[in-house]
Amino acid sequence: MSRICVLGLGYIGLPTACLLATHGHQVLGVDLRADLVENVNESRTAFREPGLGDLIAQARSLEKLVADTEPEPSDIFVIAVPTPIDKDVQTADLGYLRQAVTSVSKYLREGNLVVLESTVPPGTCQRLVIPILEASSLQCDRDFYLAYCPERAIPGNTIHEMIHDNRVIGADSNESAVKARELYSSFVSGSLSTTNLCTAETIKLMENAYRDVNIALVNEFARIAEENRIDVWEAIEIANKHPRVRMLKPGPGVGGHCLAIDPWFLTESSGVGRIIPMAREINYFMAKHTLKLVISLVADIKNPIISVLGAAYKGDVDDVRESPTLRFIKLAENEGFKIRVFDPLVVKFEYELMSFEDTLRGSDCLVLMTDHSCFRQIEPRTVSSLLRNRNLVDTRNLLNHKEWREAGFRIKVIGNGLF
Ligand code: SAJ
Repeated sequence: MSRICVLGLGYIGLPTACLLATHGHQVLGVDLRADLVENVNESRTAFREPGLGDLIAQARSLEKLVADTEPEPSDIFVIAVPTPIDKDVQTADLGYLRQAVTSVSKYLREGNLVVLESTVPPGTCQRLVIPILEASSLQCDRDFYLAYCPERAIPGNTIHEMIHDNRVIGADSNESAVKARELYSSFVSGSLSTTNLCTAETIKLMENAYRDVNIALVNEFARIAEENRIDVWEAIEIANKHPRVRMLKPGPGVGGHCLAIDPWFLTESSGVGRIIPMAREINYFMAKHTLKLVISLVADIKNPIISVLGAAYKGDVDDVRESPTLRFIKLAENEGFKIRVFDPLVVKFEYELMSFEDTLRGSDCLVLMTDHSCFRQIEPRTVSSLLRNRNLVDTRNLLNHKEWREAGFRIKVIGNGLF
């Protein structure tokens, strides 16, 4: 059993703190935000993640988890603070990280292990983390230990993946690697691969850039399919029967705090980035492409009202960070369209969220942006009576288009040139 401080009580820090607490460790969760600290101390979560509510309740009832705004002397410090992007210059904003490492340095003692989980540009541990920690007069890999162990769990299945998935342990000394392996093997059943710090930092970014590039590829296929009047969804399904082909799904763009950001961390200080920025651009363009499909349906309607279904960046999560919906709405407003938005999971969004009926009443076009499972239940015949015109853009190929067509809808589907 170790005494562990987890800095950052967000999407990764909170579930990590709970898992450590339910696997025998005494955990102090630390966040600058008093509301997040209070949530933990009252066994509440500020965001939706399957299983997290039960896990926090379990950690609290075992009396293994408390939270505060300040760290305390511990055996291990796990840092899981946000590393957003500075959009003006497309580089990582390491302000929160600098702050967290500085506060750890005040409590650092001989024999401690510091683990960084936040996503960072390659070389950040050597360039930024170690110099701040060594200002305490202790030396890395001699007096204290450091590992970079990137979080890789997918929102919507975080708890399961944190326990069962394989992990990367980055460390520049055998002692640091051994200590980090010991920590993660207390709750991870997947394999633990060990490498050096910079390689581990790079692996995390490569994984997300790989996914982003592959989504860009199918988004490009989607636009080619529309031009060639074929259905890319059918083409992908058949192509994926090939033993060495595994294509992803086209859509209205790539959102979330990871894929839309991390690829830039790889290229920010590199002169060789070509495919990576291009993939970002292709995926970014999909919101505009969605708008083009909408325009093709409402071109003859005066002052059209557009009903957007889904604000979250992907299905069955309540997270709107970098959501393609936001980009789509801004572009559609510039076109002069009136926009209404419905999302049954999202609580806070830059635009007003309305009830399902109010979003649809008098509308000229429905635009399904997010693949929430519950949207499959929408009944075209029932909603028809609310609308002024029956038009539908399905950016996720989610709905039963035969039923919608039979209910009198004109339809556009991203990647389907048959409509
Ligand atoms: N998307 C598509 N088509 C697809 C898959 C996804 O358009 O076939 C879109 C989604 O709609 C969404 C975006 O891409 O807008 C990202 O969604 P995602 O489910 O691919 O990934 P995230 O951002 O939720 O989580 C990713 C994961 N990374 C990888 O799978 C390589 C997760 O494992 C990471 O932990 C997470 O980033 C992170 O925190 O870095």
